[in-house]
Amino acid sequence: MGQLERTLSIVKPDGVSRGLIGEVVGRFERAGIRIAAMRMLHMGKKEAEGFYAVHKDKPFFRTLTDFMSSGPVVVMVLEGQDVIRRNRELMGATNYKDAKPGTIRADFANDIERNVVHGSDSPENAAKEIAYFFSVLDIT
Ligand code: IDP
Ligand code: MG
Repeated sequence: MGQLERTLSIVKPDGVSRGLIGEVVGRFERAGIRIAAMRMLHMGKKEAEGFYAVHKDKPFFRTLTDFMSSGPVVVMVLEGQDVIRRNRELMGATNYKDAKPGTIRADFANDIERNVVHGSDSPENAAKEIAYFFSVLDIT
């Protein structure tokens, strides 16, 4: 049995505007992952830049932070055994062209940047990213 973990998931602006919130949340629930916190919000450019600070030197930083601040997102704390890795499995590879069939990105993304979901990639980043959006009292 893996570690009981928490991770941050985001339904990105493309996922929200395309009506995919329920689809994404349903996949987590059907996988037995518990939603420990959930909120809709609309990041400004500065908030998106802060969230993706790790990518500040990448060529796609500007377009990525424009995209992430272009509309509302749904941020969630997911909880479960080994949930950081399991969420990444459900999401599929960053580039939808490389994502395994049946993953969220393979099923719904058509663009490497507008790829429907975010998921933390390590325990350290999960802790940082959860704290970026949620206080301890928000997490059930
Ligand atoms: P991840 O979301 O699978 O963890 P990261 O490498 O952390 O992927 O990149 C963060 C986000 O930046 C991606 O989800 C995607 O929206 C965007 N992105 C990553 N690589 C590219 C690229 O080569 N071109 C445009 N956007 C990219
Ligand atoms: Mg990442």
